[in-house]
Amino acid sequence: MSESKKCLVCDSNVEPFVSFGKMPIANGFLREDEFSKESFYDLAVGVCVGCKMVQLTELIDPSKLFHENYAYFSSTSQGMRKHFQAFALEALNQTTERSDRFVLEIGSNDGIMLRNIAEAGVRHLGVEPSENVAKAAIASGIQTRCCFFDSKSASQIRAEHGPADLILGANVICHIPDLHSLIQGVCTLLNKNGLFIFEEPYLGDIVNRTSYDQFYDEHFYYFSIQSLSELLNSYGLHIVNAQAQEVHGGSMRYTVCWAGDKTEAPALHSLKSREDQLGLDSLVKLNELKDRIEKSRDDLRSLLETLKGEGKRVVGYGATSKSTIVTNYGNIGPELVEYISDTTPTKQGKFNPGTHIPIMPYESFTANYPDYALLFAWNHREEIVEKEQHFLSQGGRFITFVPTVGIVD
Ligand code: DWN
Ligand code: SAH
Ligand code: ZN
Repeated sequence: MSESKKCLVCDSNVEPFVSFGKMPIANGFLREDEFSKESFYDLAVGVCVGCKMVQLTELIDPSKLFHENYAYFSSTSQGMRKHFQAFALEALNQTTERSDRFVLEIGSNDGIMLRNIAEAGVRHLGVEPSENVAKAAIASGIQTRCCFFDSKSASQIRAEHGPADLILGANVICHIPDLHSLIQGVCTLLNKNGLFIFEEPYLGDIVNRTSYDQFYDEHFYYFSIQSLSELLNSYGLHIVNAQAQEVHGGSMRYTVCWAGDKTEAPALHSLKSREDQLGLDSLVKLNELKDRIEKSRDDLRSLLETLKGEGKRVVGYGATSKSTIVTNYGNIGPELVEYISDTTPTKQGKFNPGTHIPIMPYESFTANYPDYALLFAWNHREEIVEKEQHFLSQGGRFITFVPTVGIVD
């Protein structure tokens, strides 16, 4: 394992526990004429010996990841639209009723969550640095500012809009390497009695499910309640609730407020004890995860090779960021997975980063079903299986690799 790096939170050493080698940009879907320009970085994950924050050992400049051609449009999943409607309305209900409430969302993407706040007639602002998705939100009437959220942009927003009663975020806080600047920004904006509610992939689920495909460039941090608590406390903020969510393969929703504003939910205590049992900051446990990751990679490759030997057709379902890691780490190219079907127009006609599997429109899948569909979007399994009853009735089968590799019954 490579030498340790410094923690971006507390400057102590980060001890790497798993290394994936050279990886391309997870959402860097590309055309054939761009293959020769593709860039790679060393993907390794470690735990800080000081503050226990699990994080990547190499930082990629966020402007290389989030820009005018960002590939992920949140609203492509029907299930996530429903999830964020419930999330937004539940969070709004928790804020104090006052006539001029202000809701801010960090990383609002195409407006999947904030549209529900806009529809409720509440003053709002999305902060979203990826211009193409920000434009999609603006086009549907959602107030959006195209910039990175940090302490500086937060001060400008405060000056223009006043304090926020509710600050929301989903799958974005873990994307922000400079957590100090982010939290300072939250402190600048959060009103007295205001709430900061965000949900992120949960380290406990990654460990329990061996979902190593959550490890990639955009996800700089892998949070636990305990690692976040310490950091937030140092700014006078307090986690008062944590609620497990099934979305994105296992997430945790954190409710944060100014210390002393609210009392802790009783569930927090047992969730924290569970983290101790799981050993989320223990190198011994994290090394065991590394062994399971290597087994998962080998099992998937050998299943795909067996199916190929039997003359079966396998295609990928969902060109996800996660599939970039699985295919590159497992050295899985078009010889094993014919193409990946995806409903996102901007990904179609391109190739997946690194191993260059073609991305095809969904219609290619329905026009000529393969024998097997490898569920790269396993986190949307319920929605996909429900939609693909015809594929299943024609004898098609899904392959998954989380929590273990196998053909879905
Ligand atoms: O954290 C992040 C999450 C929120 O979204 C980002 N860093 C990037 C992104 O991660 P991902 O690419 O792994 O997300 P998904 O939601 O697993 O991507 C699903 C992909 O599959 C999308 O491209 C849409 C596609 N899809 C499809 O073709 N048919 C999805 C569904 C549900 C479908 O039925
Ligand atoms: N919240 C959406 C989008 C998640 S993808 C959802 O859950 O589906 C991560 C998003 O965060 C991208 O749209 C990206 O452009 C945005 N992002 C990354 N860094 C950010 C920052 N510093 N401030 C605000 N948004 C950021
Ligand atoms: Zn640290």
